[in-house]
Amino acid sequence: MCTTRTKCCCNQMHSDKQYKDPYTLAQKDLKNLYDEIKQQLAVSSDLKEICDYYFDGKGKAFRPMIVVLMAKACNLHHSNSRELLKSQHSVGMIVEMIHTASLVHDDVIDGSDTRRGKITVNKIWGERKAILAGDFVLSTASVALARLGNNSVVSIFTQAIEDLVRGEFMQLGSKENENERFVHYLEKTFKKTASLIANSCKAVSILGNCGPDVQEIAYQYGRNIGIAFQLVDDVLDFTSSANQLGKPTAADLKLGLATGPVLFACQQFPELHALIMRRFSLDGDVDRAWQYVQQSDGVQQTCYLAHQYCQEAIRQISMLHSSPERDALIRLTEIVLTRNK
Ligand code: GRG
Repeated sequence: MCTTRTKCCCNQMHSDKQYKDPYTLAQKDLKNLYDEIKQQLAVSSDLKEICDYYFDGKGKAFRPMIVVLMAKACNLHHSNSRELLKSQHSVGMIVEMIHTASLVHDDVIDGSDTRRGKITVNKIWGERKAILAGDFVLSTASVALARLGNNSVVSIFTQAIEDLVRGEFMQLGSKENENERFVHYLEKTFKKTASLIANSCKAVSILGNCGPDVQEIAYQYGRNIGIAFQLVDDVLDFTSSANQLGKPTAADLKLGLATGPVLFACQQFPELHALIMRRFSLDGDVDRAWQYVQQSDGVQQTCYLAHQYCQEAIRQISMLHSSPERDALIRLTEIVLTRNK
């Protein structure tokens, strides 16, 4: 049991005494995850080396961990069993493969040099090979998905992949009107990050034979914690060091992206509007925007919003019968709010 008290990014104190640590609880089911993924990527030659590159245990495995905990919480709720089904375990691998493929492609789009403190695939092997490696990891995930033989689960993941692409595409556009801009930002946040988490939670509930009510709870938990996760990610871009993040700070501003902290800061400093519209493209724009954010309460407001989404995630998951896994999913919301990488 964890007994620490932690301060979250919205400055509230939480006690985690009664909840199990999610990573410890899921550890047994995740310990071979990366080796199993590497086994699935059955190909020889240098394509194999590129595909294996990120399955080195340096990622947080946040998505597989949620999948394992949600699967067990659903199984206990539905059939009083805590056993993880083989198909549910496969969903953990599938979600990490889809996530990793999207990171490889994302780094090509952004021209990024570092990821998880390592040099990116695109910088080592070049963009063409990076795109093909991402495609290969995605196709391997698709084969594993088809092998599950469940049409609903296949269409759920198809939706999640569509959302990933649409979310990334939305990021390339901007909105003139402030309200529209915020709606656009939250929709992009859902599609780019939360949809994959929400849909994998739903997938394991379906594989556990849960009915529509539990499927909806699983989905809503994943949707809400997923949005909170991305909001905190956007905050960390302003508050963490490059060392902690494994990538440069203010990376979003440098890419022309106005995330939560900037959008909130713009309400206090309307001067930011012009900078947002030109995507911080003039000399000094990135520094000026950074200063406005520091002087505003944009970071605190984004954290508060993340906190609200976590509260809704807790409300949803609390509708399941009590189990160590359910309680670990509750505890996970605190970890999301207090993480620094
Ligand atoms: C190839 C499926 C596919 C999609 C292409 C490029 C693209 C469309 C989508 C990119 C979406 C993207 C990069 C979302 C980022 C989500 C996010 C918060 C990533 C960081 O997740 P962490 O912190 O990373 O869990 P680690 O490194 O721990 O795995």
